[in-house]
Parts: sequence; structure tokens; C-alpha cells
Amino acid sequence: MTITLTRRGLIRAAAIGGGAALLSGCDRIVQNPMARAFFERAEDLTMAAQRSLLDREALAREYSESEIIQPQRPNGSISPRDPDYRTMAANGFADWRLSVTGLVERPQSLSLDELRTMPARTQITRHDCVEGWSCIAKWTGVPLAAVLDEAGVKAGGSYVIFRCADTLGREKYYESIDMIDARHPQTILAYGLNDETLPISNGAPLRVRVERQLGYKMAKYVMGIEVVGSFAPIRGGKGGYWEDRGYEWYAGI
Ligand SMILES: Nc1nc2c(c(=O)[nH]1)N[C@H]1C(S)=C(S)[C@@H](COP(=O)(O)O)O[C@H]1N2
Ligand SMILES: [Mo]
Repeated sequence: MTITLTRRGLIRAAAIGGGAALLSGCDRIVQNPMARAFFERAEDLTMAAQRSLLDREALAREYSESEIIQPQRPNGSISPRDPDYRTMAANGFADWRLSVTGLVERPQSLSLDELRTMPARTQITRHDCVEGWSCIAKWTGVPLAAVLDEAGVKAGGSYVIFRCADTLGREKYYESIDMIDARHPQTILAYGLNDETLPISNGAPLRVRVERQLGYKMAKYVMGIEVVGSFAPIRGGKGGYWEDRGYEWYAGI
């Protein structure tokens, strides 16, 4: 008899069995029945059918000020202990630079002031964590498309990798998105939250907002963005810290 083990089957087995060995942090998802259904639905979407371009380009819902009912709940890394990060934070991030490298015509090294003088976008959106909670918050930042245009993406540049300052477990957090999301009008590199400077707990000095995907795609403490043709050669090869631990690469909502 041949037993075919699909990832869904494994997830379900882990859930029924009361949890696999490595569950921690966001991994708690598989033990929560409601969140598990959501996880499986997301998986259906990626495995069965790639979303149409029209759907990928649609805007996420934006909310009104009155719908902001609580602070953005800090999750994952909330106070990086990495020495380089601590040194920059102690200095108000005056020495922090965003590097833009990889398949670009003009590699960049941008200060916060430089990013703040670029055209800004403010949006009130809902953040959905894979763990099953949501928060509505107001984000201000520079569209990622503007930064990419400043650098000039070369032919073959298909993905944007975000390199983060924080170590979670033993590895630096990282994430990746494709060019459809990178150039989506609501995809911003945010330096402001609810009309204040982005606090450390939510990713200071700069964090990603990718409003059509789950929270884990939205890298905090971004140090560098790298344009690549494929993320397969990077780290675990799955395109992100949590993806390397089994999460879906495309976490569309
Ligand atoms: N660098 C980094 N980015 C991260 C994380 C993290 O631990 N480190 N956690 C992710 C997860 S799971 C979520 S839900 C959101 C939380 O963002 P918040 O703290 O602003 O709510 O950040 C995401 N980006
Ligand atoms: Mo999350």
C-alpha cells in the first residue's frame, strides 16, 4: 500500500495529534481550529489556482479613523537585542540606512530623512496575523514602487527580499514578495504608525506593509531590500523565515 502524505494531511495530522514537535510562536496556528481552516483555505488558493492578475492588483479595504480601536498589537520580535540594531536605536536611527541591492541599475543607501522626503502614502488598514487576531491601524510610508524606481529594477528582477535586523530563534528574520505585490499601490515601507514615529515594538525605523497578505509577510526592522530572480538559493529556499518553517509563501487574504 502506498501512503501519500500531502502537506495538508500532515498539518491535519499534527493538529489532531495535539501538535507537532516544533510548534512555537506563530506555529500555534495548527492547534487553533478556526485559524487552521483559514490556513487550509489559503493553501487551497495557492495550490489549486494562481490568483488572477486583476485580483492580485485589487486594493485592500481601507478604514476610517474611528475604526482604529486599539494600538497595533506588537507581535513576533518586539525588541531586537541584536547589538548593531541596539546601537542604531540608541542613536535615534541617525546612522541607519536602507540598502537597495541586487538586480538594480543604481544600488541605493537611503537615510530615514531621504525616505521621508519621498512621496508618502497614508492608509488605514487591517492587519491579520496567522494566529487569528486582527488590528486596524494607520500606516504612513513611502511606496516600495518609488524606491524600486529610484534604483531601477533590471531585467530578470522578479522578487524583492527584505533583510531584517532582528534575530528570531537563531536566525535573522527575512521575507520576500513578487513584483505584483512590490508594485501594488498599498505596498509601503512604513515609518509612521497612527500619526507617530513607528515604535520599536512595531518595527522601527522601517517596516513593510503588504496589505493583501498575512502579517508574517510584513517584515519589520528592515535593513536592506534586494532584488533577485529567484529566492530558491537564499537561506532555506522558501522565501521567508516562517516559510522555511512550513508556512505558505503566498499568504493572500
Ligand atoms: N523582522 C520581523 N518582522 C516580522 C516579525 C518578526 O518577528 N520579525 N513578525 C511578523 C508577524 S508574525 C506579524 S503578525 C507582524 C506583527 O507586526 P506588529 O508587531 O506591528 O503587529 O510582523 C511580522 N514581521
Ligand atoms: Mo503574525
